Amino acid sequence: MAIRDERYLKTVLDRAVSQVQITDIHTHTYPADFGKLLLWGIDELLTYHYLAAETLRWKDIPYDAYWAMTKREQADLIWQTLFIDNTPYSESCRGVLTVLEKLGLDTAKRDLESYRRYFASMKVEDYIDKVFETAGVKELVMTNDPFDDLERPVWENGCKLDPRFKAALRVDPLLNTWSEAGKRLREWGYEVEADITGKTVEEVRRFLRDQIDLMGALYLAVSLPPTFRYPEDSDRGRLIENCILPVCLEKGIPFAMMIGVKKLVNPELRLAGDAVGKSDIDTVINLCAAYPRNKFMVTLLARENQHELCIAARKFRNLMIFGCWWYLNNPSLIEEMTRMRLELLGSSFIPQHSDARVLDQLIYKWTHSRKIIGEVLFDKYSDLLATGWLPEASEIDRDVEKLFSGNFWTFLQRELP
Ligand code: RAT
Ligand code: ZN
Repeated sequence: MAIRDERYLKTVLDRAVSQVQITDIHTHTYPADFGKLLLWGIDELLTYHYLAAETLRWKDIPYDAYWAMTKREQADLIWQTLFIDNTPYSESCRGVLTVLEKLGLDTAKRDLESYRRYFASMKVEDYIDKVFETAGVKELVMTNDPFDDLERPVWENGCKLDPRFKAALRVDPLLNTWSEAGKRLREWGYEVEADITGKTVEEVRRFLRDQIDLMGALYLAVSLPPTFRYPEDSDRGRLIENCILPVCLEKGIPFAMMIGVKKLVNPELRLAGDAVGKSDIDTVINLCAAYPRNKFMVTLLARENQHELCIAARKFRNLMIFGCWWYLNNPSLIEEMTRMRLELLGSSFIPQHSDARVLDQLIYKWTHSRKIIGEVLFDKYSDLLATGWLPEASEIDRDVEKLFSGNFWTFLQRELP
């Protein structure tokens, strides 16, 4: 049915955005079979590294003293510091409250012990179902690191995956610390040498193929520093050119590059110690141009890079831009980026991923993002109404489905000439 006024537009759009079933294309959460790697519950929510960084700005305690605490003690400290002694405005604090509220818990009580009792009463399998349902997520993509000693045995023992959890092969150690990664590969029976030539190229390719097949990986992924350049006379450059891209092409899967992280500017903060730097857009352009048959998924961490990334995506159909990554996953920046992307690319991009590390975060990250993306879409359809164009309700459903799920699958399945 044609939409003729803003009131009806709002009804149709609100329904479409609140009901769409999401494919979350980048997370750090796992099914129950992965044991300790699956994080969930209030203490995990509170000790999320985003909140640890915020707490340690207030508390003049040695970093080591914080890391020496038990999880529960850390959660108590974070709750007291960020929620009681201060007001929890920050996006990560607000997120904890959204999760509690969506689960039906009373945030007005500020009763941490009662929240703990709630989670203690849940069976993990039931809780996973509840989170997927509450978040409106139908499937998600994990981050699967074969160099992780907790994770590798799960795959080697032949786990049968919950079909809602899809795999992505993460290759940071291979590309960012080749000399150590090479040693591990040798231990696992791949005959690699320090120099990336001949036999080594073949063996790294074999390793990648084995891992992709073992996991059923949908794509290969890496996070890279702002200084990442292509072309580059380095081990990383040679590995990308001779191993990563040929294997991605052969397997028909994208290479996802997440660029702009300055690792451990404050090592004492551990996982919370990374910062952001501006990346080089020519590097993305050079790769897309040199390898037109390869598919690239790209997200950049610096706000300053977002406009030029949109322009690069206008030039290359083998480039899919995705998400508002990490420090960009805040309402004001999601709004700005989504607006700009719709204006430059129509709906041919993936507006968001959750990056959830704690399963429960799927609830807040998607509640918050759905709202903002819906508001931006409302403005865009309103602008069309003002021209006399009448969008159909079914077209709105179609567009929303593409943004929150379909574009990812279409990009994956696409054959490039
Ligand atoms: O957002 C995060 O939790 C970061 O710590 C990183 O994991 C980042 O998202 C990444 O995938 O490297
Ligand atoms: Zn991530």
